[in-house]
Amino acid sequence: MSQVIAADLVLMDVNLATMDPSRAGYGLVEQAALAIKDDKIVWLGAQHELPSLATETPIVPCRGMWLTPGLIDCHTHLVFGGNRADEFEQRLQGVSYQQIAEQGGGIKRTVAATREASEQSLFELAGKYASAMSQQGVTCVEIKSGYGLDLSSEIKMLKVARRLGESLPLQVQTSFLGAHAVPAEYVAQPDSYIDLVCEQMLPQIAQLGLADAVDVFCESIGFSLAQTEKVFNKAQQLGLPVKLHAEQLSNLGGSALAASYNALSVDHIEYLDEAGVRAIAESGTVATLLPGAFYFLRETQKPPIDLLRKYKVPMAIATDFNPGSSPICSLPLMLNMACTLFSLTPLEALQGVTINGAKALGLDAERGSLTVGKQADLALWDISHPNELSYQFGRNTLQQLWQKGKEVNFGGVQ
Ligand code: DI6
Ligand code: FE
Repeated sequence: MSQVIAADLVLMDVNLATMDPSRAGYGLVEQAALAIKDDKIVWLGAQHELPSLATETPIVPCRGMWLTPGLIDCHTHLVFGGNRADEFEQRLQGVSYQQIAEQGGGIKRTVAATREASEQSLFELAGKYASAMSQQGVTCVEIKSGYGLDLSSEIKMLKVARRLGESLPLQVQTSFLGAHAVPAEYVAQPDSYIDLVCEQMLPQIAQLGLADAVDVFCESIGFSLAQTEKVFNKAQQLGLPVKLHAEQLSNLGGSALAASYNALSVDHIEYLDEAGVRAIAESGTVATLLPGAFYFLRETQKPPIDLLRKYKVPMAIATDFNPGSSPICSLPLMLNMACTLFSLTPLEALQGVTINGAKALGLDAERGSLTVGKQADLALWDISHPNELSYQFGRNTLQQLWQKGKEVNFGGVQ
């Protein structure tokens, strides 16, 4: 073959689950090779069709293992102070999540601990969780604020998230979730708190470039539709995309509202009805499913998977990692839970943490599949078929990880 490709690295003897939507299913390419130049994928295909390589191009022999896109966790609350293991013990004795919140625990407690913590101590704690994610194949994570609930503490959280992205081999996308809960000092006037979010917090955070998107917890124990709309209007004015915690504990119609603002995603959605599914299908909004929170709160109402399939709504899967409702930072475990708890197929589950996770962050043009021109975020797994990623858990099958074309060095993952 006369064609020669210039590559920095070529993976050989590898099987690809490209997750490329222009191919069917997993987008399998077996006995393949994949070439990287700088931070991009420059060639992939059957190995026998690989063009000539410049001499001395480094080769990674993959011994028939499987390569997927780096995993994407599109919904986390990874930066927070303290933990709530004692509340877990209370819940085991029959006290409900809501009762704990009413007694001053829950989100409020994490807010107090987060306000008190220094930026450095938050960074160190979050760094442990983020590293654990990356050791399990994650190359891109969304991190929300929402445990500060005042301007300086929200800024502190978002700065920590940005620093994680600069210091770890992880793409970090931030979401401003000032409207996560009403802080203690505003309990009597939640609308004044929303005014503060819209008039002061959001504009300053946007100006500092600390938020890639804006999120709200729209729920009977969170914020109403009208309050959500105020925040969305401000976000729109500032040119920031929106997403929503919606229909987690009841059906308020948050998803349809989010769809009317072309939301990137609606998240949780256990109580979403057919009209809501139709609305998000029309707006191209991703449905983000969070089986960890469903499991950890022992919920019983499942998201409307059949309707989401019927209307061809892309489904993403994420950890919702947070200290109260989902203290689980394993995205591979979510693949299994999405299948066992929500009856997704292993293919749908893997789409949920690759191409659809990317879509939920507005990043699908550059991430989420093994496609020429996309970023070389690659995870190599010691498995014999990609359906095994949803099947077993407990043994870390990740063999090697590349982010932006560079191998991630864990010093210990095996
Ligand atoms: N929904 C959740 O599941 C988390 N936040 C939200 O809006 C819970 C956060 C916590 O309990 O700390
Ligand atoms: Fe959440």
